[in-house]
Amino acid sequence: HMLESDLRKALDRGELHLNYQPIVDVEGVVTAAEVLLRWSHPERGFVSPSKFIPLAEESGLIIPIGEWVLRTACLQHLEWTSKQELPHFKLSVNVSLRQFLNHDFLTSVDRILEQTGFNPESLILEITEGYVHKHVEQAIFVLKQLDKRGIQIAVDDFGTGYSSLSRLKTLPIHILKIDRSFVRHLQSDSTNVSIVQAVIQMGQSMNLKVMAEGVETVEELMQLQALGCTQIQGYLITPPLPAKEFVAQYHQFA
Ligand code: G
Ligand code: G
Ligand code: MN
Ligand code: NA
Repeated sequence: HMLESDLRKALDRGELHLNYQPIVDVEGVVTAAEVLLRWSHPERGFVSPSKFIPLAEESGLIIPIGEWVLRTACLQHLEWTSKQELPHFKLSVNVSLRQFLNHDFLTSVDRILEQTGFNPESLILEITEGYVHKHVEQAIFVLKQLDKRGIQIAVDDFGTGYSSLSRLKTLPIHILKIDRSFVRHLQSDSTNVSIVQAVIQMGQSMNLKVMAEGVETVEELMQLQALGCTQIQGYLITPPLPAKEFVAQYHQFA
């Protein structure tokens, strides 16, 4: 596979870089930034993550790439906050199933936190619902270990999987990210309104933070606020940005 062998070299050649997308609360404070991987291929140009992430997962390259993402994001965040270039916010990093289930995952997270000196309490790891469903025992073990370190867990794309509520209740998770398919057309789609309402109520009763992703319009924002959703992410605020632009625009996100 051509693209795969290119991806293998991409790390060393410095073709991978990170974008940051803010998550803001109703008071207009940036509470976190989601870290999103980008690949500029020397000939093909920008390759979509929806293409190369699955490839990285299948080939196992997601392990070294995932470690690079976490380390690079931690160092970037430390640079921003230690020089007080930016006020404090958390980093939210996506973790694939393949990474999460890797026997070395906890060790590699610990190593990166130790080497960088990054505070685990400033870290959110985003996982999807499916993980827990398919590999219950191991998932619970890893989640508990992460929780012990003060790392927060966000369930990404929430609502698209089929985790049982009784199981969710027993897991050390902290955040639900409502999938963007439910945020669409909130002013006209009453089913979506009911779903968002249910997730928010569930979050409140289980003491979880609820974030809405993929917020694109003022109408969606107003609906979400009316429903009691306090954390927002989406193109309405800004698309994911390269580090420099993230800093330059930081004070306009709110
Ligand atoms: O932001 P964007 O639409 O380009 O992301 C596409 C998909 O790639 C999303 O599902 C996102 O979670 C995933 N993704 C982006 N960056 C990373 C990363 O660093 N690690 C992993 N595992 N997935 C990522
Ligand atoms: O699967 P995950 O939630 O990690 O995917 C994040 C993806 O969503 C990223 O690729 C990011 O670029 C994309 N994204 C972020 N905000 C919006 C938005 O408002 N609308 C749409 N369509 N995509 C968004
Ligand atoms: Mn995500
Ligand atoms: Na998502």
